[in-house]
Amino acid sequence: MFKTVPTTPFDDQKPGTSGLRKKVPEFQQKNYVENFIQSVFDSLEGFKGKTLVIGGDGRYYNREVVQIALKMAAANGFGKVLVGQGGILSTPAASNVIRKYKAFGGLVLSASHNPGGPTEDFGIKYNIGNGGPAPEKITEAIFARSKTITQYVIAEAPDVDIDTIGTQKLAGMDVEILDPVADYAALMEELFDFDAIRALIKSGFTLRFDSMHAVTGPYGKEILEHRLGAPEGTCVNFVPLPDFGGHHPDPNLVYAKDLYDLLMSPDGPDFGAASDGDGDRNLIIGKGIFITPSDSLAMLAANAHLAPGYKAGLKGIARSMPTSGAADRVAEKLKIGMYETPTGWKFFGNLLDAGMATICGEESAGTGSNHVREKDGLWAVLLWLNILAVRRVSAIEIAKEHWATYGRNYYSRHDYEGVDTAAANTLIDDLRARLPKLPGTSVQGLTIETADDFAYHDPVDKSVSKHQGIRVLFEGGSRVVFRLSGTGTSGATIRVYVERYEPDPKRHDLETQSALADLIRAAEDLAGIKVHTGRDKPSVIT
Ligand code: G16
Repeated sequence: MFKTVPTTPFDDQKPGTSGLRKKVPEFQQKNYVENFIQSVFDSLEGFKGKTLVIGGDGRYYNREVVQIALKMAAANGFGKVLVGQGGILSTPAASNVIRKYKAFGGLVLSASHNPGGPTEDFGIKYNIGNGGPAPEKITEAIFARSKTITQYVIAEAPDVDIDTIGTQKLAGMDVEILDPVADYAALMEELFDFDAIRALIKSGFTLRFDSMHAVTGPYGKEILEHRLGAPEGTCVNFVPLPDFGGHHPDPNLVYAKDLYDLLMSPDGPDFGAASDGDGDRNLIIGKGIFITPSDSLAMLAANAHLAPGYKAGLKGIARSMPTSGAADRVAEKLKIGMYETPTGWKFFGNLLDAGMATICGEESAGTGSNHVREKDGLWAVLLWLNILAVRRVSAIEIAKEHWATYGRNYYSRHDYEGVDTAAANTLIDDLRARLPKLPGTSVQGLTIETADDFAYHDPVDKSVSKHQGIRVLFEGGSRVVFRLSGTGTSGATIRVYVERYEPDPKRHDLETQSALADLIRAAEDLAGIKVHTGRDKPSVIT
């Protein structure tokens, strides 16, 4: 029934910011998927007879890997596997299923916002029993195991029918196929005032939700149109496709430009939103205004008590280091804890589990709360809608009032994608070497106050994560941050994060890139991006 297959290690199975992400042809190499999944199982203890969750964003190769993972789970001794129908579970829905059914953990098959298709990206991520991404201790063990692996075990059995809801047997193991939307939609109904949102929509408030042909299509349809009464047509691009229709399922101003243009047009809807490949990212656009993810975190935190799930108030807020400091001012006013973590949702898990933070967010279009242990795109949309439904003002009014109260953090991220990896490493190493000499010097008329290589000391498990981004802080509260992306699949991506704090409401209507122009020049002077990479402008500005 089970067979042991000899194999040889691959040397490149190191999980990045969020699991292992590679091009599909790399995953299609003989034993590549099997090696990685066996390395995951070999790095875990005590799962015999327990439950595993498997689901993915439906991209190309999802169904094949679900079958492999099922057969390997059976051979490795899991007692039961819960699978989203069709192999589908959005990342936040997978997190919820793991928590709700007290599973041992889960395999989430996704490369998030990266494109899909036979020559595009695929990914595998392991989530632990709290529903969140495996912490570094586990991802490091998986990588170490992947370098020494000599065999894997797999059931010799026919494929499971993953399209029919119900329970089946696979080589003695139970396999339950679940409706991927039902549990998640029920959780959203608990957290938010659906009556208030329904009343808002009934009063003529219009919205558009773009699923970018990715996993949130069925979730958006069910929740926004069926349960909240938004008219048909509110959800667009809602049929999930294995190649996302040939687009990048990345909800930003580049890849969701149509939505942005619509919201900026006089006859556009009142509110627009989009989510990414696996449903954990969000893009929020009010009529006439793009809300940056950093601002969205701050505005949601300031208003969250208006939603039933958060009416008792927040315990604390957490943000990744490159995310703007806008939320810090909200935490200060609410007199609650504020935590600055490295990039990667996995770093929020301990703070959420310990009850130290309630809401978390990242500049990379991620916002979420303690309801699951992943960021959650549709959750952010529903919290915005709940706030708008209670306050009955527009998103632009919320933003302007917020800035008038707390000041505005102008913010932008410049990405240099597909850069030669050695050149990108040299750029960061050079900058790191110069850090001690930077304080007190000036660049583009700005005086550097401090400069460091961010290290995180986890207040819960006391672990230390070093080299999490280079920060250069200027007098007056502006800063530039440099780091290399941990989610790309070809070459390196240099991310430059630029931020200026502007307390004066008279200066809250500037165009973002102009408001940051001197800092952008300073970033170039400091890092020598052109010299190192030959690039004179970023590939993507968000
Ligand atoms: C992942 C992580 C996020 C991170 C983002 C960008 O998101 O879960 O925590 O902020 O990548 O990471 P990087 O800057 O290293 O590319 P996702 O939506 O891709 O899973």
